[in-house]
Amino acid sequence: MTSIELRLPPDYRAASLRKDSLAGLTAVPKSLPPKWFYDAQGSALFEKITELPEYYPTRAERSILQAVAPDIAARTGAAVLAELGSGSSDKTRLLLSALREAGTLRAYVPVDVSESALIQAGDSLAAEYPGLAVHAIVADFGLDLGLAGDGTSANGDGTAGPRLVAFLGSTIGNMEPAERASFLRRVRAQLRPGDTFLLGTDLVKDPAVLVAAYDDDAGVTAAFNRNVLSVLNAELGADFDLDAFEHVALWDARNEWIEMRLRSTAAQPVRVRDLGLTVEFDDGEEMRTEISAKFRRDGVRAELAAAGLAMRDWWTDANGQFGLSLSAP
Ligand code: AVJ
Repeated sequence: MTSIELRLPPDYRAASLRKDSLAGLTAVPKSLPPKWFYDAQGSALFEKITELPEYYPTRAERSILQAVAPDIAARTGAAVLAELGSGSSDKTRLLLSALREAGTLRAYVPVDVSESALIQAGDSLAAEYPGLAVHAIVADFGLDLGLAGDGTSANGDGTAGPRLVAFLGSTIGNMEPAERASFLRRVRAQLRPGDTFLLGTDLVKDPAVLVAAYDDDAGVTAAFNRNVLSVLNAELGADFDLDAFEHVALWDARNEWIEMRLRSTAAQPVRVRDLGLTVEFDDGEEMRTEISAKFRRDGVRAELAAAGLAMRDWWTDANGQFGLSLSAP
């Protein structure tokens, strides 16, 4: 019952990595987008991050879903769960199980840039949920949500069941406000009457707690951060010396986001063979590799409203660390 639909051109990964790297490494200040953290090694490091004592967001979001997945199933009556940036589809099981219990579930539509992650997750979910149609879509939700004409609009009898679109993990925090606004408008444009949108957002809290979550004692986040340099070395023939860059995590109070950077510990040239480019780093120069915005309920409500989505429900975990909202057109 698993199908896979490719919505990306065959050389999309290589071409967009080249484009992003050229733009980011020649900009002032330098930056690289966080999507390039996630090769096999980076995805494994992210999985380790989610188990660190300091990194609370994954546990907090899971505890909310454990508590409210049955409510979400009852309120949405969803026949289709579409998940943007599904990755390993871990927390998805809580939603799928609740929708199956409610008797409405027909299909799961994971959307991710990684075809291998989709195949792995899709196969195991199809086995765990007999009768579930898994229609995986390889797309970059930064460009195309991949949901238009996803083959699930008609359920065989001409009826279209309600669709729940989920974007979990506070991945939206990787976007700046203007990008978030256009992303949410694109989500809104894919929703029909009766469809709903489930959004996970990490919340503003004590900066010491936030910084610790992005600068753990075991150094896993530091390794995850430096891994973007390994990706450029492996895929663009660059010669970054990973030992010559330090992990930096700071709280930007004005923008209310965590920023991760890599700080060059020496003046050094870096050659990027496939770009025909040599980039000079100054001693102490910092390159931004990620923002992870933190939210407040009223801000989430306002951003959703600006995109034409009305917040219907808002849940947090017992410690008030993470928020989950359900909205609808
Ligand atoms: C997967 C983007 C939500 O911002 O917290 C974890 C990635 N970066 N530690 C986040 C991340 C450093 C994570 N997101």
